[in-house]
Amino acid sequence: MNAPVTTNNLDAFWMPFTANRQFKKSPRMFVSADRMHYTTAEGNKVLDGTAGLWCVNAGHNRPKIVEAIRQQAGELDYAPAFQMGHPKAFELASKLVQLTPPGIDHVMYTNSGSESVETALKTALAYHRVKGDGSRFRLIGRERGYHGVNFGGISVGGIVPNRKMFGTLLTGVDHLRHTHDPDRNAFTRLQPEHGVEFAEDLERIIALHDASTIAAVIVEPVAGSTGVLLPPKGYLKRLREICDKHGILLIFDEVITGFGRLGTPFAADYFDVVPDIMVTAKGLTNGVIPMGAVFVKNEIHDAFMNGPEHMIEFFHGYTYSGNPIASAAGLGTLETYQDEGLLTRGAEMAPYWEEALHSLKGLPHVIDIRNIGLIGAIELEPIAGEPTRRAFSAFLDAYNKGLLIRTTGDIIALSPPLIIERNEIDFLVDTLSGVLKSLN
Ligand code: PXG
Repeated sequence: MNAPVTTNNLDAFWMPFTANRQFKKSPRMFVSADRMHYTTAEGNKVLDGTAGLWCVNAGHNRPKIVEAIRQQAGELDYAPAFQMGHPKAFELASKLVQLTPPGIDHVMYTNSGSESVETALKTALAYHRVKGDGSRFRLIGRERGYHGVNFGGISVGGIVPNRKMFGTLLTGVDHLRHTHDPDRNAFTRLQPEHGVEFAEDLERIIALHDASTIAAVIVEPVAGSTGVLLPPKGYLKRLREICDKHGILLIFDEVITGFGRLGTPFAADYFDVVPDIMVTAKGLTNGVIPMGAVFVKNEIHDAFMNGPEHMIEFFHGYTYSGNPIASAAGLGTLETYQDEGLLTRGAEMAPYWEEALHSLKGLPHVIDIRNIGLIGAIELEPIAGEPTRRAFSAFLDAYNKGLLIRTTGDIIALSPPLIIERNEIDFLVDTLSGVLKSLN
């Protein structure tokens, strides 16, 4: 029997990555948002400590983005993505590639981070093949990596609950070890001192499979979803060197780190390591309209531009690739970032953010604090036999005190909109301090 349709029936919607039964007993509903704050259904203000899900980098309800979407919807609502074009998709692409490192001047659109990952992996495989190097079919990810929820992404990803239910996944995948080493690196500010040697794990994998079978390595420059793991000093440069030595493509998944999160446009800028392919989404449209983008080095793009000109060069794309309204939202977002210097504002705020977060050291259950740009993580000692319970209690308590945080395992992750002011950082940290002091 169908459930009755009522405005307060919460049963029909099976919510993503949510404790559905807990939520539906005690719902947390946002009804509006402006700049740094949400308003709940009960009329309470909640500070957005996570930029939505790491995506609302310019804060909420930004006029240029709202207006761009409104206007575009009334002008050209949709245009076919295949064999047809519309101006805004090209305008956005041209502006985007001005932000990327030199030599990365081409971009493909998707509708999410997960699709961007699939696009990047497929591009890497196809690139080797069009070059006549089709024996390079293996993809290398990393333990604890998050690359979305589609089959390619969970195959190269390394988050166990996201993979274990779904059968054999892609074949020909292997994983680097993760870089988390709290014994040596706990409470380090910015990049850990120890662990450059973890990059040598790639040489082990290459020795096992032979370089001639490996297409690409994909990593998050800073691993986000798994609980904010920073690359040890020198680690990413070493991965780059090893990939270069063996003709393997290096893919950076910048879905979280892209668009100013570290105080630079991309993590590639922050770490001064240029990948061959960059995967993005989230901040591209400020999270307002779903859109992702995959940036590729010119030699990758150019390798496909062969054969008869009437032929499709790459058999890949989506109905909504470069959708007009998403493109307009992207342009409004870039304008907002540029007007307000948001792609580098994180660098100005980072020292204050770092001090504030590390002031929580010594509070009950806190076993590590990590930070970079406008990202932070507070790792809690799990309750024995009840992993995730302590952090989830912190999440609920913070929400009741007017602060939105994210938790993953027993780690609190923070990534506020890049417009955050000092007094808002103070509120965030004072609230968290109260939450931590009253935790079981
Ligand atoms: N790659 C990375 C590095 C991500 O962080 C994706 C791909 C997938 O993006 P989509 O748009 O398909 O969700 C992500 C997404 C969290 C959290 O709080 C992180 C993500 C999504 C939702 C929550 O850790 N990352």
